[in-house]
Amino acid sequence: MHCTVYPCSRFCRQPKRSPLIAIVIPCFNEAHRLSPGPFVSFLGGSADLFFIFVDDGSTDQTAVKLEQIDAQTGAKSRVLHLGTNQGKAEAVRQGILLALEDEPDHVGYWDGDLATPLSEIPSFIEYSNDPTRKMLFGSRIQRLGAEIERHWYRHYPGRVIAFWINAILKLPVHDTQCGAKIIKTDLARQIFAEPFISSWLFDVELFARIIGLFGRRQAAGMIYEIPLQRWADVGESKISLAYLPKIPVELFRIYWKYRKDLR
Ligand SMILES: Nc1nc2c(ncn2[C@@H]2O[C@H](COP(=O)(O)OP(=O)(O)O)[C@@H](O)[C@H]2O)c(=O)[nH]1
Ligand SMILES: [Mg+2]
Repeated sequence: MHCTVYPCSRFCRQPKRSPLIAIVIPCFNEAHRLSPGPFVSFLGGSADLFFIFVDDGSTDQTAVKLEQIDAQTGAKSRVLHLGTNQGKAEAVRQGILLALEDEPDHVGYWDGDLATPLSEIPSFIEYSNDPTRKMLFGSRIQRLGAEIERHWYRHYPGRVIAFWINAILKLPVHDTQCGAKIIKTDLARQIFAEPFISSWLFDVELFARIIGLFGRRQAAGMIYEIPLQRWADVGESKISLAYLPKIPVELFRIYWKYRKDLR
């Protein structure tokens, strides 16, 4: 007999169901994009998943929307309210640290606009069954047979940025920036322990930290890029085009901070 509710009590004697995956959904002023429907129906059909919604000091109706979702998903979700806006990186980190307290098998984060639909999660779970894969992440590779709908004015700058990220990490990674990642708990404990220096490119820092911990060769063997079947831009991004010129500076700051690990 397994517990079907997560998190179960610390003193519960029933063996845990496995794999348990706790996914953080960072939300900042998302009232217009958040809707309970997909979360409620997805969690209803999945006993192994738990969502932690992080309301990052939103000033719109996000908190209300999240409480509605929470009320409809019962014990399979919770909401973490941060008093002030801390940026995506810190909101994700706080959510992951909370998730780790209950010792799931995997933790992860997923953009709340569901640009990566929740229907992609089962393939992540399937890939995560291989214990050598410690970090799995979605990759928006446009190809025949997949539906990857990305505005051209985001796609092309994204490819240039990806080129520079490759050059810094010296790993053949296609898409570090997709907001859908699932990480084995033991690794997550190490790479989320310290705050990030970049609130948008913190994903690059995750890769840099893994390289620093294990070396590039071993890192390459434990990180797994999953070509998504579906992905679509949902509404406007919170990263305005005005942020683009700042990206090289941000990347340089990351390179400089992790330069010893990335040599
Ligand atoms: N916690 C937090 N999340 C944010 C912030 N800005 C954006 N997000 C979340 O990050 C995710 C991706 O944001 P989005 O605007 O869609 O940017 P995209 O990466 O260009 O698609 C969404 O779930 C947002 O709610 C922020 O300041 N704090
Ligand atoms: Mg988005």
